[in-house]
Amino acid sequence: MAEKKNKPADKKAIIGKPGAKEGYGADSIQVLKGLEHVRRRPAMYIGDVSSRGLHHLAYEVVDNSIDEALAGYCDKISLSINKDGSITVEDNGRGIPTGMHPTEKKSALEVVMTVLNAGGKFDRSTYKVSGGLHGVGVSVVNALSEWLKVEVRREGKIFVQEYRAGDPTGPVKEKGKYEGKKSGTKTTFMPDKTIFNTVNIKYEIIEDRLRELAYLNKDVTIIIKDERTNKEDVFHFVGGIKEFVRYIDLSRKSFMKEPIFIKGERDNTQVEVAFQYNESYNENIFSYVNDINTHEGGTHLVGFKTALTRTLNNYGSKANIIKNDKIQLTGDDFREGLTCVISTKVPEPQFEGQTKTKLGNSEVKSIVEMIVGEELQDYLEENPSVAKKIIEKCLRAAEAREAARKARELIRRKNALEFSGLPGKLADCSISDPDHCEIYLVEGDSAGGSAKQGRDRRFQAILPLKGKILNVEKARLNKILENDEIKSIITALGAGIGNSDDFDESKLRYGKIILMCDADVDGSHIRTLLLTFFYRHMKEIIETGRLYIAQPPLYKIKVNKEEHYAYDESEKDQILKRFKINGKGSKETEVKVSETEVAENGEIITKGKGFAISRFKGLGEMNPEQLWSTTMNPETRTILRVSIENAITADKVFETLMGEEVEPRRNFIEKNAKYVKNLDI
Ligand code: 0RA
Repeated sequence: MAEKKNKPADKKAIIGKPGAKEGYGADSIQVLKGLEHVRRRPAMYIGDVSSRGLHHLAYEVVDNSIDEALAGYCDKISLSINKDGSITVEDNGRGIPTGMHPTEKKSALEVVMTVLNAGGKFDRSTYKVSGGLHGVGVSVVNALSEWLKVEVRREGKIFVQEYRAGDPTGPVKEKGKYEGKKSGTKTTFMPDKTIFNTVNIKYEIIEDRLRELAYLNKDVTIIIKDERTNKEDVFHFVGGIKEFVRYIDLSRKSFMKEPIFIKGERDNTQVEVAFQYNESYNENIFSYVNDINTHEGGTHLVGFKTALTRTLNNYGSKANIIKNDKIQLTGDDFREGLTCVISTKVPEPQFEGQTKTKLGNSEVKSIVEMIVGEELQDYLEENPSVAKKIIEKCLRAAEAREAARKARELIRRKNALEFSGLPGKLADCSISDPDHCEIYLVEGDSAGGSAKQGRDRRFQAILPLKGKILNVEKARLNKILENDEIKSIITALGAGIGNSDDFDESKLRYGKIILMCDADVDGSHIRTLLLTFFYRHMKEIIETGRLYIAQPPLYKIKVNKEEHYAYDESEKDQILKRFKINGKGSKETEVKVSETEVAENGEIITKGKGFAISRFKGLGEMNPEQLWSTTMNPETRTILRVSIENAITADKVFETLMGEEVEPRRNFIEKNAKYVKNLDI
């Protein structure tokens, strides 16, 4: 779930750039129209031109078919990743209209494919998959494709049109007729490699989104096929989001036979909620509006939480399970161990927040609150034994929360006693503006020592961590807060802990938090433990893009006294090749693994004639200067930004790798052994 730090925009926009001769007059401002602008500033439309933006193209095309399904005219969508790397999306909807567009004087199909936002002008359905990053329109996909071909089956005829970089290569042509009722739209596109950093479509990434869409739209069958590997999956879940909750909790135990399912509609707003309690301590709510994952929540989520707290509290008191003289239960207590999917369909969604994934429509709160409140109360009254178990679980959570509060208080008080309030082993930086500061969480005291000496102390802070931090997946907050390493992370960062109430991002003391671990098995375990901690207890840090993974080099290649560093195998091979080609004279640099010896500091050295390759086993093997120049110097280092590509998958990875159940973990590792390089990031 890490991705390369975004490169600066690779192409300079020329809007507003004065022409050489004309000077700075207003008429020299070059206004780019439509798709040309998309090609010049792709990030404005699809977020970025990394792997994420690339996969976004495929989502966009699929979303258009989903819109057709939401309108009630399509129940089958298939996507294939073709041998040449192009992608085909086919649906059995009504087909994009092909008749003459009244104002544009072109085929409506051409308008949809070449005019920005034209798709939205056709009101196909009350609900649209639009908002957030989605909904930019299929013309954006066209603009960012080397070529694209669309085939429409409509009114008995097959229509086709092709494009290059968004421009039609000719008019819409009629290719023949088809029999029966099989109307639909088929789009094939080749992402433009001059625009994207990578054009390698990953099956697993597409698969996650398509599975999610199939759970959210239970009547639609979605097929994904990879022609490069012949891998194929068919998703059709008659149980809808109820089945989705089961899938999310596959490796967690629940005392409930099946999730609670609630459904209702009011003022054209549809609400579906499914949830169950499991034996973990995590709150796991996934909320959607028109099939878009609302990572930042919003009014629908608030409505659900309010109804849950109130209804359980009322029932618990009435049934005399919650006794008044005992501790007061809070909202958090009713969500410990809760896995929930909320899917709402909203006619005119307003998306807000940093990533435009927070629902703003105020009316939705009361609609969700009312529907969930009424239905949940009925459920509890009809299922008293399950109700009792739920409330008792919430009471246990409240007791633990009280203990956690005391532990947290203790950290606060202890800090107040110490002079600076900061952990003793933190080497802080001298600048205090968080936007310009970063902190390295470093595995081990010896690497920590090198990092302290090698850093730029003005803006880089170092916190060495001893041994393994606690596995937070298996512990409640009060236990977590007893752990020394975790305590020092929390106090060094300065923003508290928790995902909503107790975490205050504005107090964060550093703009970047960089995990620096060894490139071995232990290192990757520690990294996973740290990632789990941040994911479960400081998710905001990941969501706002502040968590990074340092990339120390794997090899040092010394050629004629010059040192070169390689960060992976292929880079090593490239460096070796380069010196063979450039020659530096003779055959001297030819690669032959001729001798291996172990140096004093434990480096494994492979020597040829005139060169030496050493493999770094750990950070501790690098001296401070090496660590600075290879891993910490912002001018030359590479750091990976941790992002949550798919929250469901991230949750599954952490639960499977770090949770209680052994069997799912074994299956996961066996299944993913071949991707093991990507496992922990
Ligand atoms: C505009 C109007 C109509 C359908 C569509 C667009 C349409 C777009 C896409 C994109 C992918 N698959 C699609 N299927 C349909 C409705 C036209 C009518 O009333 O028949």
